[in-house]
Amino acid sequence: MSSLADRIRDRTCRYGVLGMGYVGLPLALAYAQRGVHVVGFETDAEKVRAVQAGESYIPDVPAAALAAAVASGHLEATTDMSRLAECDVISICVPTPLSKSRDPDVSFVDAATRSVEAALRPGQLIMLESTTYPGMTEEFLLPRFERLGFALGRDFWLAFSPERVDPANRTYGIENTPKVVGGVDEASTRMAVEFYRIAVQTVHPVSSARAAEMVKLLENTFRSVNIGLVNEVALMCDRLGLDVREIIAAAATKPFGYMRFDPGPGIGGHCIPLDPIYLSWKLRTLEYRARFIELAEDVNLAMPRYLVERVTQALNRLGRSVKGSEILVLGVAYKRDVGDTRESPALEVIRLLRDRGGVVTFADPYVDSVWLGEVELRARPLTPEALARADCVVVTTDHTAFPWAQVARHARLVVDSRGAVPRAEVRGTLVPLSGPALEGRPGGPAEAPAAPAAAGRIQP
Ligand code: SAJ
Repeated sequence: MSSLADRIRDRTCRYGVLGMGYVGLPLALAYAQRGVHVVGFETDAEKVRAVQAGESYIPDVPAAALAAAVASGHLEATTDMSRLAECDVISICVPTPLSKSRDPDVSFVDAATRSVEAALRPGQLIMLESTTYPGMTEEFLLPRFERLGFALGRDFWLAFSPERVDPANRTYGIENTPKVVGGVDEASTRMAVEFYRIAVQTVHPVSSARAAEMVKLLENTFRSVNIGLVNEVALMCDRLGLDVREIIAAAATKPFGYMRFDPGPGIGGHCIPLDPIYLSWKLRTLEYRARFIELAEDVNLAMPRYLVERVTQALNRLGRSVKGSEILVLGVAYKRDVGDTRESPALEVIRLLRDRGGVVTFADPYVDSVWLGEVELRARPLTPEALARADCVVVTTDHTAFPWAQVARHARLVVDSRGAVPRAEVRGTLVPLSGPALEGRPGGPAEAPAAPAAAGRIQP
């Protein structure tokens, strides 16, 4: 019987992917396309049916490629977790959300670990890919396997490798996104590196699973903190009477030592709002306060309310209140060109506007409806009439597909948290995220604001 290392080397290993979501399905497909036999494990029977039928439910996974992998016999899916025993290598790719009290919710990893435990047998490599706090692989998974009498490095190998799947990213996919890998021991690191080298061009080993867990958290904490910084700069610019987008665009001309982030209505998605909290939570158990993470969270979470204040003031200037006003929100997805509304700040903006008595509708080409508690709001078509009828249009997601020039020409009042509306086309009133409003010319394109006088240059 060849060893696990041999089976990885000659690609005869059987690979189990536990969790066939936006991380697991692309991963499973990448290995199936390289001739590895892959079994996808799901608790959702509908996902299993779809995979078996070659129907893709992940936009980044082409149905044709999925169908071909299934037809080739290299990819199958099942809800039967006992079949994990067939697999030599297992990746756990399940959600790691936050609980209602904003603490790590490890229930999905716990359930997946129980399935692996029940099927554990000598000769398996187990890898956790779900983003989690430093120490989880070693402190939560390892003891569960050892207490069954299995020995690390003899019977099983255990590693962590952060997922770096970026939905809708046309440039980077599984194969060309470098993979960081850290084993609970050195042999596990080596085994996991060899396995990932089958499908990934660049594999970067680190000294431990804990290090690999921390790498991912640094990556996404870096984003959360820098987004928090530019959001606070927006709040500063508002008090200084400056347009934050002008300031950021100018700063971004610096070709070194600066990385552009843009302010907005807050942060959404299943990564950036959550991952840093896994780190600050863990550090609190070590009696350390992760102040940057907490401050960024405070600023980012305050942005929806700040935006609603801008809407309120804009309506007040027109002698109206939010109460009774028709407000059209453009975009409920958490970022442009995706249909994911998880943690979307737009939902909080809508909730706050409704709480103030606003009559709120939304348009989003990627989202049919959203639930606000017990209330379902269905997307409305974005038409010139809808734009003209709204007392206020609020831009929360800058989808490429939105007709921005049309928005500029037909909206009487637009509060734009994303800098998406072309100023030269504005006919009504444009209120940016910070700084003075722009009054368009009703009869035609607004005068583009004069270029700010360059410091020191005497106007003719
Ligand atoms: N956001 C801003 N300003 C910015 C950038 C983002 O307000 O300058 C907001 C977005 O609108 C969104 C939230 O932050 O609401 C998160 O945006 P994101 O661009 O970070 O997108 P995500 O959540 O899809 O993050 C993923 C992450 N990928 C993984 O964790 C594997 C992240 O590490 C990637 O850097 C990011 O995609 C990416 O670059 O697209």
